[in-house]
Amino acid sequence: MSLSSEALDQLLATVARFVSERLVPLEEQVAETDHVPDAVIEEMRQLGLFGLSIPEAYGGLGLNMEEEVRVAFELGRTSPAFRSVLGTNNGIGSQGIVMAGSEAQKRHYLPKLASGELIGSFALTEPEAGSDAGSLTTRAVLDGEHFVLNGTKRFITNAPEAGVFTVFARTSDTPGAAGVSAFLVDAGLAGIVIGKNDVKMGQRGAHTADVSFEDCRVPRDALLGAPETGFRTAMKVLDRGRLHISAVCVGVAERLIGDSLRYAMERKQFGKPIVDFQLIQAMLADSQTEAYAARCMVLETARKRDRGEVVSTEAACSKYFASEMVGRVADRAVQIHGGAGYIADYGVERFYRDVRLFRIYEGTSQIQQLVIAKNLIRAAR
Ligand code: COS
Repeated sequence: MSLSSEALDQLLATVARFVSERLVPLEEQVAETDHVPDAVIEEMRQLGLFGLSIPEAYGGLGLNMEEEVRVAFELGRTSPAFRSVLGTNNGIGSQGIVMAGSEAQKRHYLPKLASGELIGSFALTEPEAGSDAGSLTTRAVLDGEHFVLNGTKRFITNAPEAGVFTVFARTSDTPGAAGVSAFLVDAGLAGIVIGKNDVKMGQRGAHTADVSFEDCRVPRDALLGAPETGFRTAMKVLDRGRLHISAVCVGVAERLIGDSLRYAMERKQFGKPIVDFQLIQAMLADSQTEAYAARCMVLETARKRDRGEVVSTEAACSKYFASEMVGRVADRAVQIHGGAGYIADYGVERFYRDVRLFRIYEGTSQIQQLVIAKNLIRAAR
């Protein structure tokens, strides 16, 4: 489903106002306390932000991909920690259910994920299986009407808050990706241990932790999709997630360009605002050009996906370019701010640390390069 252009404009304006009036003023507090206030989360729920990508039939807003990335551009214009609170419910924590869930699973989980009553989390990565996700060793062994799960997952976003995990586990001795199945595991089950929150470089307020399964008995009907199709589900979910993350990178870049421009117009050196110096202008122009290129890539990929095309390559191109781009834009933002960019008061140094994650999670830049090249070569053969 897609919204009328008036409804979309209204949604974008509402999100933009929420970001600038409610979230931006709280950025420093959230970074200091490592906590997004409950009242803000409640407002996000009221705005429907947990269910952007969940079909209307299950209580979400049912946005198409183009609409979703346009909302993500707006959400990107503040600390990424805020987006992370609702990111998994719109992406990796719900889309496996949307794509591969049974009707009963959809009815059970999606309305609660859409309302934000339940937080969804995606448990793929393991201590010894990061980029090589197909080598994961968590096992699920059928025992009567239950699967028994054993293994440890690492760096799991929103694990401390999660109500349901999409867990990828090996159900056969077939090596590699082919032996992996997906499960919907309720966080309250016995045998699940959530580690302490990871201490991270940035994005304070967004939480990750280890999740261990110790003889955790999961009902047989928690299997998501057909047995041993879990890896493919994970890849499809990540194709989509990578595009959403690319859109967030664009939003952050645009925010940083705005902040840099404003600072350069106020800051005077050699008797005039530094924005009048061409070396500053060059940095602004490079950042604007790259952010615009990423915006175009994201929108074009989203539109292709909405037309039903497979966009694995384009999503990887977008994630690769946009996440590297925002790193360069943040670096230039620090440079334009000079000494002020290196101290905490202006927030630019915080963004510089926050954006570093974009080149790593949901597939590193190097994994995006491999996906792009692999698809090119496959098409050529
Ligand atoms: N959509 C649908 N199916 C896909 C797919 C996609 N985008 N990508 C791969 N598959 C399928 C393949 O077609 C293959 O199935 P068949 O054997 O039936 O053909 C299967 O999945 C295995 O694919 P492949 O052989 O490419 O798997 P590899 O083990 O070589 O791994 C990479 C591929 C490296 C791309 C994958 O492991 C990956 O994305 N790693 C990064 C993981 C990641 O992003 N982690 C972040 C954690 S979540 S925040």
